[in-house]
Amino acid sequence: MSQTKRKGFIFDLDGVIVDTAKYHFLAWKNLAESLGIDFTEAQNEQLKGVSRVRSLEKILSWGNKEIPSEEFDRLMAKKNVEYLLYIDQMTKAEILPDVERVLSFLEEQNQAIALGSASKNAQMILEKVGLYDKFHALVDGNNVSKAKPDPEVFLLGAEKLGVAPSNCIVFEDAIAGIQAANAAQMMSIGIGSPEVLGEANYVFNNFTDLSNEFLASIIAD
Ligand code: B16
Ligand code: MG
Repeated sequence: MSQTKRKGFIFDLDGVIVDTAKYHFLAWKNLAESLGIDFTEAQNEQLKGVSRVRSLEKILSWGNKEIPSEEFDRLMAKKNVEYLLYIDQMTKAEILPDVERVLSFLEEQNQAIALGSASKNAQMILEKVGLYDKFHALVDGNNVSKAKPDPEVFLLGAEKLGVAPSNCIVFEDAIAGIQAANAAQMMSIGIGSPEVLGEANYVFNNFTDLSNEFLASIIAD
């Protein structure tokens, strides 16, 4: 009897499963403007996949501002309070196209599924959109000490799934995430623009362009 091979599929959250970048943008923009710093959508692009601490450091450096550490902590907390107001309104309708089809296919094929995100709010977001129970393991900003492109987040995901890194596949929208997957010796699949994600093993514009046949070929490999 042939047995389905069990691979580990690790999903990034923001930009892969849901588009929370627009909510990060609104909250960071309000905070930056309250400090007299301009904040553009192009700058927001540079914060994708970047931790909350590093994001504020970058915004302050763009505005040439230095602040005491207590103020830094207060601003991070303030940004998160506003961000959570948007997250609280999220529903299933915000799941990106064909994410549910891909998750269901992998589930039918008995594959191991994990989340590997920089966000400390990852669990809440998955619960809000009703996908939390689709994941066998969750690694987020609360579990790791080194940010992408360090491979820690994905290596921990593989460990939690009980799958060797060489048998794991990572879906990522940020170049730092692709570099993290490559450093972990995993297959990297970019979701987004080939110009940005050229270092990935494969790139698809979105999950609609990624077929079940392609997933089956990875599983059988
Ligand atoms: P939080 P990902 C990342 O999520 C976002 O892309 C990034 O913009 C954000 O700063 C980071 O999470 C931390 O988020 O403030 O919720 O802890 O793409 O790694 O899923
Ligand atoms: Mg992302």
